[in-house]
Amino acid sequence: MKIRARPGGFSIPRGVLWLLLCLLFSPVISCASSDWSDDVVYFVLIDRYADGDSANNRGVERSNPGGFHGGDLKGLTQRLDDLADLGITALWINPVQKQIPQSFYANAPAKLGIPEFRHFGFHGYWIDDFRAMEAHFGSLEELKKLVEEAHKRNIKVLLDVVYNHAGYASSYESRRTADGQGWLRIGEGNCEVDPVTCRVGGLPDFRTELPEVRDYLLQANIDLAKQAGVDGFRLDTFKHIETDFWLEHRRRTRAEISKDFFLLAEHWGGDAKSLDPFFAQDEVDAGFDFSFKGSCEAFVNGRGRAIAYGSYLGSRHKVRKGYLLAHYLSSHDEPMALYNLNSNKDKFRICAAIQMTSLGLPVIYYGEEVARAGSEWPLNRTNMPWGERDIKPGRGAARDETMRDFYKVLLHIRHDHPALRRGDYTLLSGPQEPVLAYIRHDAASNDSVLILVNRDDKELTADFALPDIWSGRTVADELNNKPQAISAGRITSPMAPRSVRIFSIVSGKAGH
Ligand SMILES: [Ca+2]
Ligand SMILES: [Ca+2]
Repeated sequence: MKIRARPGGFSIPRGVLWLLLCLLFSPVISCASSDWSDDVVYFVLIDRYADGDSANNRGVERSNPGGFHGGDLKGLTQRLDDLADLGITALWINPVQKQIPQSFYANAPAKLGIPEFRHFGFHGYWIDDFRAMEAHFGSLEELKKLVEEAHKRNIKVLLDVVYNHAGYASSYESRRTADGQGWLRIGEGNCEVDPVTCRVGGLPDFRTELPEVRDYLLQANIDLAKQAGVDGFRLDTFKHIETDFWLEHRRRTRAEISKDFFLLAEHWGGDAKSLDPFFAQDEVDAGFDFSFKGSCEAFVNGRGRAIAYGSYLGSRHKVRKGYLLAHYLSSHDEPMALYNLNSNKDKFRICAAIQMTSLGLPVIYYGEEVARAGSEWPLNRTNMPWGERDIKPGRGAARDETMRDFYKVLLHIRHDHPALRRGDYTLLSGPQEPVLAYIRHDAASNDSVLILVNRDDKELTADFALPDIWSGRTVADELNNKPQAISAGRITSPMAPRSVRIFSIVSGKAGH
């Protein structure tokens, strides 16, 4: 993802050479680009997606919101054509190593109205053995198969890895010593005072500063990455490990896996500003932008001025050159966006359209694209809905195919327009405040896209002055296919209530 100089005297552009190699050897090598700025990521909790092998369903409890539901790597591999069809170019999967076998009683927020339940490590973050695969998810061979099949479809695979902690009461407790000099810290710590030495969620904290611990964890994940052939890591609980660890991690993943091995940090609360120190030291390639979800939910709910929200979108462009912000609407740690928007699909579509027309690495949380019913933890981790299709565990659960069609169009537009992926950002100012209008422009390809958003529940006409490049041009209406003339340096466009319009320049001067 860093911009690299082309080797001197090399007459064939690297991209062309790679394409030729790719066409010749596509079953053997990954054709995916190492630059992630063009990608759209799809995040899957393996257990909740698709059950491809009932033989690994030991102890499955589909009625338990905290139990294993039977999804596995084999089932996910069988669904890759769906993801390629949607326009997904990278898959993020939860950690795959062996989980603690036991469960713990847990209580959901009272408003969800679900009884106390037993919580197992179905999500992959409670590791019992970093050197073994979790049997419910499948074998190492099945992980390799997933990666191979994904690469054939030009889909990269991002593996979630944990370095900060073990699962509760894991096999690593034998490495704890009473004097606190073993592998695990003693005492609770305080995350407000020292995030590095505290117990996140009460989980046992590894003493990652010890060379023995550091080497064990690094070697285990590096070996797994090399064996499986994954393209990068999503780094869990990033802020809870010291900088020295991450600098060594960067050096070793580049040296031992690949110089292009991609690293995405989960630095809780991160945004363009707070992630910059980590980009400045090149610890990672990207970090999650925790500000995006809540900002969009507030905007479509009518909070604040549209122009203030537009300024916020512009501020996301302050990210250091060569590094990426990953932006999402929902995650396994936060309430689903559609739930937060009181199931208002028009508002949700607006946020999806802004997500796909914004700078960064968009992340779709599995099932969002079919309006998966989900709410707050633990019900933000419900099964992927498959409707009438005979796929467990979400067989029979309702899915909205029109929402998927909308996402598919949005992803197609994003893939079609370099301006949306890497272009600069201009906020347009106009007299009708409920409307947000911005232009993304990529100078290298001379590609320009205009986005108009009416968050109001009334129909209105957007009327904005446009930059000179748009004057007298023929434009495409990307979402609606309705012709639209741009003349005299303005756009005057009818807008349905709570709607988005996306225009792009398709040709030279009109009439030429
Ligand atoms: Ca299974
Ligand atoms: Ca720690």
